[in-house]
Amino acid sequence: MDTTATIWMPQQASTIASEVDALFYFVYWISIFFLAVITIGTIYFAVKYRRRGERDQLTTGPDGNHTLELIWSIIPTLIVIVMFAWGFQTYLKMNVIPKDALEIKVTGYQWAWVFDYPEGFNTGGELVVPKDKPIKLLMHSKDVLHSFYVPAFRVKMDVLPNRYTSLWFEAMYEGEFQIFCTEYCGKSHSEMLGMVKVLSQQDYDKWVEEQGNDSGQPPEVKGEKLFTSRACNTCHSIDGSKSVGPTWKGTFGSTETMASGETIIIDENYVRESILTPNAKIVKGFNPVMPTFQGILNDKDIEALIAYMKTLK
Ligand code: HEC
Ligand SMILES: [Cu+2]
Repeated sequence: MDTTATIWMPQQASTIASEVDALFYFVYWISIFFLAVITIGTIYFAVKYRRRGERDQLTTGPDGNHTLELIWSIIPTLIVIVMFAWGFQTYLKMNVIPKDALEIKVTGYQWAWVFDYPEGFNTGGELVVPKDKPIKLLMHSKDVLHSFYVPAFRVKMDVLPNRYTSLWFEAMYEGEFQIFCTEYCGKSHSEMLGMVKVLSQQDYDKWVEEQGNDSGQPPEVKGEKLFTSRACNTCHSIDGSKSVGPTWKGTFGSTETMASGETIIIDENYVRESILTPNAKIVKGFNPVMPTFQGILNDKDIEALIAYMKTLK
């Protein structure tokens, strides 16, 4: 099977992709066909029956033609019925989630994707899945509307606050496939990217085992990774510049004024509180737009982020 990308479509990398494409091309070529017939017909008749001179007489047109009327009613109706029946069948396949699917929770927020695995750990921006296994994504948003899209898999679904949506796919090849957010969601919407990494079942099992054991990685190194994988960097700079949120450069240990007028010293407790209940204290001059990372970052992660923050003098 040819699975390379075409000028119209990316590589077909999931079990549903070829079906989605077949349906798409069916609708596409029928539309092209009728567009051509109508355009060419219009031009042909416009030229053929153009007014040539003063003495041209209007002829009386036909009153009706039952055969023609039947043809142009019945043929399009049949085509539309085929489109519906075919589309409905594919729709069902895409929406009825296989019972043996591996369920992974997806959290979208400004501006990142986090993936929660049944084993109790999570990853940021990287969805690792085994090949040839149905994967169910149970998705929700912490803030605004997002939309989860993997072009190579031909799956896309809105991600909403306060409500779960889901989709499923089965990857056919090992490799990396781009994830996009396709619902405009603010300043860094275009950076709300991710990758699906498809591994063999064996490599996947090994990968799962490796998660959660930090194997002696220094906390500030882990913190630096979390800072980008959990997209803190989309709102916080490390070079002193102001972004959506305050910079992290030289922040730890400094004194800061809150919107309430109170001044505080930035210590471990304040950073922890800022991560878990960001709206408890709002920094003066900023909007309360930081999502809570409760349920996404555990104690170890928060300690690592604090360690990293301390290195940014
Ligand atoms: C959508 C943008 C956004 C993201 C993403 C974000 N923050 Fe924030 N953050 C803010 C804003 C805005 C403030 C200031 C307002 C407030 O205090 O809530 C802030 C404040 C903070 C503060 C207090 C800083 C200070 O100078 O007082 C800390 C600590 C912090 N964020 C940590 C994090 C961490 C850790 C992450 C990633 C896990 C993160 N933030 C992700 C927007 C964001
Ligand atoms: Cu988004």
